[in-house]
Amino acid sequence: MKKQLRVILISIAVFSACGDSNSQNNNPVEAKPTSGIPAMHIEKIKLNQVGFLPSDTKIAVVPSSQATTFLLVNANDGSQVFTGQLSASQHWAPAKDEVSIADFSSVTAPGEYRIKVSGFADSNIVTINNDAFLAAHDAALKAYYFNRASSELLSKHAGIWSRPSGHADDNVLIHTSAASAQRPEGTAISAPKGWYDAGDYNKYIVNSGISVYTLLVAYEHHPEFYQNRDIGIPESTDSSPDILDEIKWNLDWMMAMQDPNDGGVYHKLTTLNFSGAVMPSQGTAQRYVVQKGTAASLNFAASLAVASRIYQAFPQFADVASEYRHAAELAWQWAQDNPNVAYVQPKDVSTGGYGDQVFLDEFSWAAAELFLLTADAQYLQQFKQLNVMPSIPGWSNSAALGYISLLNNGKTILSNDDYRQFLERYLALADNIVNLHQQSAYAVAMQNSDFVWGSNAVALNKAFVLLQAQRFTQNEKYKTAATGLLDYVLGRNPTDYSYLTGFGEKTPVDIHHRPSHADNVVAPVPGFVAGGAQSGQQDGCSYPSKLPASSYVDDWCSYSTNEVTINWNAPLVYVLAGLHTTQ
Ligand code: G3I
Ligand code: 9MR
Repeated sequence: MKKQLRVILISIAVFSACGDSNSQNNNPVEAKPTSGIPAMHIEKIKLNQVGFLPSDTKIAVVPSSQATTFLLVNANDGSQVFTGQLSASQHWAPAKDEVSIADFSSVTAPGEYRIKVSGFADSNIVTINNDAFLAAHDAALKAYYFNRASSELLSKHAGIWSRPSGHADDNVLIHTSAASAQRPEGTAISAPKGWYDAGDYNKYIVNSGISVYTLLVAYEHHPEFYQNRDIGIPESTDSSPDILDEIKWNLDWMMAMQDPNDGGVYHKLTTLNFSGAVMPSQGTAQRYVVQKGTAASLNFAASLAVASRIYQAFPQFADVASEYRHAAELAWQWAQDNPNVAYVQPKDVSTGGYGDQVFLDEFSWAAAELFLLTADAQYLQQFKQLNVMPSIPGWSNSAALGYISLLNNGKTILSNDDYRQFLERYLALADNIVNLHQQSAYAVAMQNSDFVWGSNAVALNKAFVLLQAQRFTQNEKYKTAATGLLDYVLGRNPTDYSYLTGFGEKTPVDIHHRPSHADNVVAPVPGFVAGGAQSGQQDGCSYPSKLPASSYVDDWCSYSTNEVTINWNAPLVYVLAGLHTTQ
């Protein structure tokens, strides 16, 4: 049913585009001229389909052709608003694409426009508006609510995606791999709530750590923006910001993943195998907590330390904030005593691995957060001794996160020398991204090696990194490159998809998300970022291209490009809030 609709929607998109933008051949191709009608290029003009802020850099990518100029016209009456020169054509390796850039940044008047280039179909709508990101932001944040475990979603909050509760998780068994003297195999514990990780229904601490962190700092850096944002969740009527209420849903679960007897943290709460494509309430197989580990314990320590720092400012959360602090310190201690316990997937478990063998980055991150929380100089000492350099964040790479926290919060407690050194290292990372942006034919800081499973989150995490550099230096070059990466995810990419469900003229319909697939509602749950293009094709689906930035298919079968995940949405939430508030 859903698939049929997808085919119809795609056919309409293809028809209106006068061609198939998913074509394996990424070179501009001319359709056979029919008498009297000029030849049209099959490739499309690509741009952010959600919107631009008036002060944004505004760019569209135009496939190479004879054309040298472009027009921006009013979408309603066709009147001409702006004429510009196309840049010289350049090659973009990730899609083997030859393209020019149409830069219409000087147009700042709010409105709806289209770009016209001779020989091409008119572009999708160009929206310029001060509030262009708000609906997308709220939906990207609300996606977490839609992925709540142990909760019924009422129609007054969830609309057509309302559903019964699933996974109470009040009778979770200790798996053999997690057995201890106090909690032998088969002991039942209760660990309800939390967010489903992704398109599957399991809950993984490592991936929760970075997701919670990114959302927490979205709040911390933009408190006024979040003070009165109402995203329509059950807690919206209380006095605390919705984003903190939503994050707390997951923190409540995370807290139950710590063994109170020793402070160690279980890697995941999971069924033995992935469930079928059923609704949450139909996923009734036994759930287990599996193996304690160093990565899980440190992710837990770091993110609970950040949570304690932030929630302690709210009287209603004073008690939980001190519980978070205590839990973070215990988990850190466990990791000190067990510094090298890698997650090893037990033979009878086949769900997501999130196996990480390198813990220096997690130690570094947790040390930074515990220093900021406790002001205990020993933690800073450890951070400095570890000497881990910042890099693009991801579920297995938290090296940058400690730097981000220290540079945002540490100015008054770090020595000038330390602060300067940390900033220098951080800006070296951000400047590399800016260089890539400036050299890119698409004006997008993405290269072949960035197209891994979850490539859209690589783009968004780079934008997240850049917006910090912007905060520290006020240098607009960081924001420009961040905007390019956001534009990439929202449509300025070779597939021509806005990868955010529900937002854009061409957007994923058949995401690898069990509720979206099983709910008999045609539209997918809105506000989720699809993983994005990458050429691994680990799921064996059929793809239109093998090129890194074109290997994507909007099909349930494609869990390697079309799944959604909590850690991929979080940087989108941050970036939309950051760009909106700094315009
Ligand atoms: O680390 C290597 C790197 O050295 C190499 O250059 C690169 C080349 O492709 O591969 C890197 O490993 C990749 C790894 O992610 C780290 O990025 C693997 O190929 C890739 O298969 C692996 O994908 C992970 C995937 O699970 C499969 O394990 C994704 O990062 C991860 O986001 C995804 O997570 C799943 C959960 O397990 C279950 N829930 C859904 C979630 C999203 O699909
Ligand atoms: O649905 C699963 C998805 O959440 C995971 O990211 C993915 C990789 O671990 O695996 C998916 O499950 C597939 C399983 O691995 C193989 N059989 C088909 C399943 C999807 O229908």
